[in-house]
Parts: sequence; structure tokens; C-alpha cells
Amino acid sequence: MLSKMRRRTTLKFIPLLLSGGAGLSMINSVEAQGKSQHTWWKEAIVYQVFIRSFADSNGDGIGDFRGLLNRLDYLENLGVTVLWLNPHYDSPNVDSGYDIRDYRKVNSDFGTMEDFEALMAGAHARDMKVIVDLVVNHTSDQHIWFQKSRSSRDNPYRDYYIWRDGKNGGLPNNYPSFFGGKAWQNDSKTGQYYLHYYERCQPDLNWDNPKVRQEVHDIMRFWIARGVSGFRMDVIPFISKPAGLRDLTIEELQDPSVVFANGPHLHTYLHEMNQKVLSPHNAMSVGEAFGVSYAQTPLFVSQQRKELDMIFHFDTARVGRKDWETRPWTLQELKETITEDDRSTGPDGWTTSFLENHDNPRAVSRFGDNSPASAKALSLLVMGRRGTVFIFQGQEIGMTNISFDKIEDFEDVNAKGIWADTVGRGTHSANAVLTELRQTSRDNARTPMQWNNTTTGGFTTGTPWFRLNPNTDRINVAAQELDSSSVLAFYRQIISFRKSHPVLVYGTFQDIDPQNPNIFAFTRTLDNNQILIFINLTAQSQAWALPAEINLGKILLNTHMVKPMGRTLSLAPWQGCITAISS
Ligand code: ISL
Ligand code: CA
Repeated sequence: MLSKMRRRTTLKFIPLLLSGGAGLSMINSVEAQGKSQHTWWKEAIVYQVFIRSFADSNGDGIGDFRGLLNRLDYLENLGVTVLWLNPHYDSPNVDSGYDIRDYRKVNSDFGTMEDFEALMAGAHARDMKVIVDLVVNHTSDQHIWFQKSRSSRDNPYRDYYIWRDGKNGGLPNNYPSFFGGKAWQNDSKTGQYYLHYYERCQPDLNWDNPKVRQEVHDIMRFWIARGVSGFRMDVIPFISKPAGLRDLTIEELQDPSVVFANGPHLHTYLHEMNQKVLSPHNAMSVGEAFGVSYAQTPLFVSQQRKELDMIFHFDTARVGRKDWETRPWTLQELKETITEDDRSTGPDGWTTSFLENHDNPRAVSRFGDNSPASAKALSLLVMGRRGTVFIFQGQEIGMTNISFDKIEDFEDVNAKGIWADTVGRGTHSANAVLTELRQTSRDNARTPMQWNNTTTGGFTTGTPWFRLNPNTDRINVAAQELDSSSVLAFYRQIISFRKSHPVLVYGTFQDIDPQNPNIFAFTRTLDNNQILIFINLTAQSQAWALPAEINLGKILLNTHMVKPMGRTLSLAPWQGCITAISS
């Protein structure tokens, strides 16, 4: 969806060479400017839980709060310090909980408010914080506000949503919906159309109405009072709608998120939210930033502006993608996104490091070759770069994509919309779309967690709500607990390493071989402490010549037993190391 041409900003940075003192002093001066306060959320290892698919405690086949509570020891052992819960609210579940019916109730599939409170207490007892999803660009059409809003043109809730008359016997404008079809739905009761950027049962809220903003602030306070430490903000750049809601041009229709994001009052609303809720409660915030360019990033994350703490850019996780389709990509391109992301924060901002979430395929299938070795290599990439670390459930055991035979096997509303817009309209063959969806579908991330080698993967004693990946017989937590060379064991090691080496959190990042098509090699520097990370991101052995200025120091962490030596290092397929640099 995000057209690379337009997302690429003209943001320039001067490559910081390591040769001689000049390079290092430049690094240090950049770092000095960027030396922001040490905070818990920069050091956090955030673990994202898609509750429905994590652990079922009562045999109904659906993951729940108690199931997660029962697994907190596992997460503590892994080194997790923060949980991000995907939407836990009351919802008809058309879009996996991103369609909220009542912001003050929990999803009864997941348990009761008491169960939620027990989960919070369990997390806090283990020194873990919990952040929740804040989905306030839209609600469910079953939310009481929308029920009232649609009931008449003069209902006090009418202006909670965005209603327009049709134009020339058609829709108010040509906006498409992200889930297929158009973004307007006619409502026969009052004869007007309401706006929905997502599914038609997800009407967009009208943030220009101060009452809506007040409601959102109150909802946030409600959950903060229940012990929540912060929010992951769903499609937050879309909340302020473009002035005039004019038609999109043909070019803009290729990537509507660029127009949908960054509306005229967005930063006013974020600043207001910060001042009224986030700052007074010291709550952490991370915004999902579709449509935001690297050049625009400081507007969100510069600490001086008091808006958000950090945002998620998707150019790295989605390299080689155009919406649901794949395209060829190179390692140089992937590395460039990481450097751009790192530089985009400006001197006093912060960023995120992740390769997976509930909307994206499994990293080990996308960027690796499904092998445990490639899962470890990718963990080094996520944990090695600068930015708060977010890992998605199952990533720590190298869970892979699932391969479905037919569209009926998919659950995701997005996959169904893509199918209707393509195969349904005769623009693509069923085979072509299935081939792409197998690689890009959101369902890849949403299959149940693989706890053991039984057919239900230890996820439930009943019938799982969604099919398990059959490779749970090989890839599962129980087996990896017993294996000191497992992906899980490596994750534990690297997380604990990151926690005990502040340079990995606060050090500046520098790609030292950006043109190398096979190896990702970078330094992290904090004061006088500098470390080197190199990762062979291919399934072949590679030789890597150390840059002239670098003398390899002690190997601090290694994905393999064999130690690379000399000035030209022989690296096994997917081998990666963290080393000291000796003078
Ligand atoms: O995943 C996408 C399509 O493949 C994205 O365009 C997605 O719509 C975008 O990341 C916004 O995602 C968020 O809001 C959606 C919800 O379905 C996603 O799960 C959520 O992460 C609507 O609330
Ligand atoms: Ca359950």
C-alpha cells in the first residue's frame, strides 16, 4: 500500500565513518545531543499478546486473561518487562477486537473484569507493566454512541461520527476503505452516509467534536486507574480528517494512507491528549504510524513537542511488500529503512524495533528460511538496533507462516476484502491471490501459540478457534525448553544481554557496510563503549572482510559455536555475533 517512492523522504544524513578520531567524535556529538533521559520504556522488552490465540484456560478454544496469567512465569523467564495486549474490550469481533462496542467492558470471550484485574496483579507482582491498545479512530457500529448517532439527524450523538450527504446521486467522495470497497456507507434511517476507513461496521469518530476527545481522555483515565501503564495507539495519524474531504487523485488512491494521515488538527489533538492524560499520569505511548514519513517523525516523537513517545514505521517490516502483494527486495534496501528510521527521530526522539505484529506475516518466513538459525539471526537484528524492542507472541520460538489451500480457511476480514476486490471482480486469478496471501496475510501471525507437540499445541483442551500450524509437532515451547541451542534459549540469552548492556539500548547506531548484499554489520556506541554486531542474513556461508578501522575484540554473543577469526571472517549461514572492538 505504501508506495515506496513517496514514502522515501529526502531526509539526508552524513555517514559517520569510523576511521580516525573525527568519525568517533561525530558519533559522540550526535549522541550528546541525543542523550535523552533514561526511561523504563526505552529499556523495555515489550511482548505483544494477541489474547485470542495465546492460551486458553477454560477449554472453550479461545485464549483468555487467565490463560495469559498462567503463562506469566514463562514470559518473566524470557525477560519480558512489558505486555502489550491486543484489544481486550467488548467487541463483536468483526476485526479481531479492533471494532469496540464498549470501551469500559472487557471482551467476555477473554473473561471478566475480575480476571483482567487478576492478570494485572500477576503482571505487577512480576514487575511487568501492561499497555493496552487504544482504538479510537473508529468504534464498532454496535457502540451505543453510534446507535444513537444513526437514530436521527438531530440526536446529540450525531456529531460523534462523520455524516455526509451523497453527491450527484452517488457517494460523498471517492475514498476507498482499507478493507475493500468504498469508505462510505448509506444509512437508510436518515438517508446520509457515514465514513469508515476500515470495515463498514467500524464507523470513524469525529475528533473535531470536543466531546469525542473528552470521551477518549476519560477512557484512557479509566484504564490507567486499573493499572495500565500506557497505550499502543491504533492508526492514530488518521484521527483528524482532511479538510473538505475532497476526492483523491488517481495517484493518491494508490496509497490513501498518505492523505488520510496528518490531518489539519492531528498534532493539536495529540498534544492535548498528552497534556490532559499522558504526561500527568506518566503513561507511555506508541503510535501506529501508517501514512507518516520519516521526515514527519519528529512532529510526533520530539520530546519537546509533548505528543507521543515513539511510533511504529512499517517500511522495515514491510520491505518487499506492496499492500498484500510481494515484490523483489534486497538486504541493502532493508538496511536503509533501518538507518532512515533510526535517524528520523531527531536528536530528542525515540523509535521502535520490531519485525512482527498481528498484522504481518512471521519474520522467519518473510526474511528467513523458516529455520531456527534464521530466527536467531533475525532476533539479533531486532535486539541489536536502537529503539524499544517489540516482539510478537511465538516469535521467540520461531513460529512460521501457515499455508492455507483455499480462501475459506482464512479468518481475517482483510483477506476476505482483498479477495472480493480482486478475484471477486475478475481482476486476478484465485491462484495468484492465494499465493500472495500465503506470504502476506495477517492470519499468518494469528494462529494459536504452540506450547507443545500435541494437535492442539497445548493452547487449549477444547477445539481451537483457529487452526494451529501443523508444525507445532516440531516448533513448540516444551521442546525448546529442553534444548539449550533452541531459538527460545537464544532469545533468553540475547534479552538478558541487552538488559545488562546499556550500549544496546542507548548507544548510537551506525551501519558500517550498507552496500553489502548479504551481511548486516553495525556498531553501537555509548560514551567510550563501542560494540560491533554482524549478521549473515543469508542461507549460505559468507566471508566478511572487517573494515580497515576495526579490530575484532572479544565475542560477547554468538548464534553459533564456531568463532569467526582473522580479518576476513567466515560466517556460517545465518550466523551473527556481538563483539567488542579492540583498539
Ligand atoms: O494490515 C493492514 C492491511 O494489511 C494495514 O493497512 C492495517 O490496516 C493498518 O496497519 C492499521 O491497522 C490497525 O488498525 C486496523 C486493524 O485491523 C489492525 O489490526 C490494526 O493494527 C483497524 O483498526
Ligand atoms: Ca477461553
